[in-house]
Amino acid sequence: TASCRVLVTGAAGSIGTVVVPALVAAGHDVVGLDLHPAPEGTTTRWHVADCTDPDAVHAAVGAQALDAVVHLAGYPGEESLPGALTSHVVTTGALLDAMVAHGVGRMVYASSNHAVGRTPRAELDDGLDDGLLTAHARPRPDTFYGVGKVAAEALLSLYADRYGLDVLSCRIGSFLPEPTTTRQLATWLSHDDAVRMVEACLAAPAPGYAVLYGVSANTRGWWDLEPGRALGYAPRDDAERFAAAIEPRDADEAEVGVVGGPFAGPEHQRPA
Ligand code: 15L
Repeated sequence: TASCRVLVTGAAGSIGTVVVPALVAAGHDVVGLDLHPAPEGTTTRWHVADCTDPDAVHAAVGAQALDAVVHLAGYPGEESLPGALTSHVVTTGALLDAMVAHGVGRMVYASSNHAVGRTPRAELDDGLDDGLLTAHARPRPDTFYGVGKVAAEALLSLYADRYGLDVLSCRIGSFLPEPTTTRQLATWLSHDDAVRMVEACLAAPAPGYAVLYGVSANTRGWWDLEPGRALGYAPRDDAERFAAAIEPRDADEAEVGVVGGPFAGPEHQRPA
């Protein structure tokens, strides 16, 4: 694929530390951005900045010519409603405004399965769409975290329409070195497939606004991989090879009954 000049936010985070070196190795011109300094051994340029700070984001985005922003920054668990909106929506807005100001045409966004996490799996079994969750699923968050992701996707859609940006919302499943629970046999996104997904999103010609599921080609998957495949994301890993090593847990039945698994459970409920 052609080389891209790309800014990766959350570059020191769990996905960033995997994706940044892989994009560099693939020949892309990568700039990291994070609240934290660059991890030891980082060879890319790096901005220490808070994505909730529009001035800092404007300066970082404008510091070099860019083709795309890969927005991975954000708190990955449940928090307060204002916290979730800040972490996912305010950061995305600051980046989008900076992209418009500096003429950067594409964002690859780390959305989440939790944007549709309250979808009961039984509703996928109605004979339509092969029982798979499609990219047109009703926004159905399971947490304030999921509300933040839904709202960020809406903001991305607005900016795609208003300014003609190319935007890819990747609803990521469980990004882990290996699946460790029964649910993750369906939701796993391997490290290598995550890199394939981001590279495909950078290379897809003129996607406009697109939603895809960021999961591997799991035998037990309940996600429609076609929207991703149409954009060039061809996952190669399958969680099934870990199935025999995974111990059943009491929580499994509840976790596989709803798309978001543990996030949809009562322990994540709190007042707004
Ligand atoms: C996510 O979006 C979360 O950030 C992560 O903590 C996991 O819960 C993951 O989804 C998952 O659903 O396994």
